[in-house]
Amino acid sequence: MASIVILSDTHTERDVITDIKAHYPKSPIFHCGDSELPSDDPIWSGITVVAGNCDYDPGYETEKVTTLEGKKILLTHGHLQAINIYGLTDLANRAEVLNANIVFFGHIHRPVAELIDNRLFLNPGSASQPRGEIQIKMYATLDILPGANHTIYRISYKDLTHQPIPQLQYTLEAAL
Ligand SMILES: [Mn+2]
Repeated sequence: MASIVILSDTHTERDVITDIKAHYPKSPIFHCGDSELPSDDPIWSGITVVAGNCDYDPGYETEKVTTLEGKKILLTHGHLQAINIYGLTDLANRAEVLNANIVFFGHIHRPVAELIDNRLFLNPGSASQPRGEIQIKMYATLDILPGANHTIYRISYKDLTHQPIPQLQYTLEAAL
């Protein structure tokens, strides 16, 4: 199947979402919140999206669970698990409760790609307001390669011209 596309924290920059949608017409697309767009904006057609702390429209949900390639994916912004304070601890607890294999989250505007207890935690960074060491507006793509007793996750961060960011390419192997 086509790569999964994950973006977050676009903070009113609607054109970025339009451009990514156009670039990946066959991909499942996830937005981890803080779009600051109306929940009934037609741009959300074909995109799975949740509320961030800057989204006040009650039409958004705070969590969504989806299954792709046999993997249960939790989409949430991360502010409700206070990831700025606790890191991934509370978010990992939430993933365990929901029995999710993969968590897509945003909020911190920084890329994260790591395994905790064989669960993938992926933050695509921010496509409008990057923070931290890598000051590049970015999003991420994910390929899931299931095996008999392990799963390979290929994560590629890309800039807004859709070029891979060399220092942000990962291959992670989960023992499930
Ligand atoms: Mn934000």
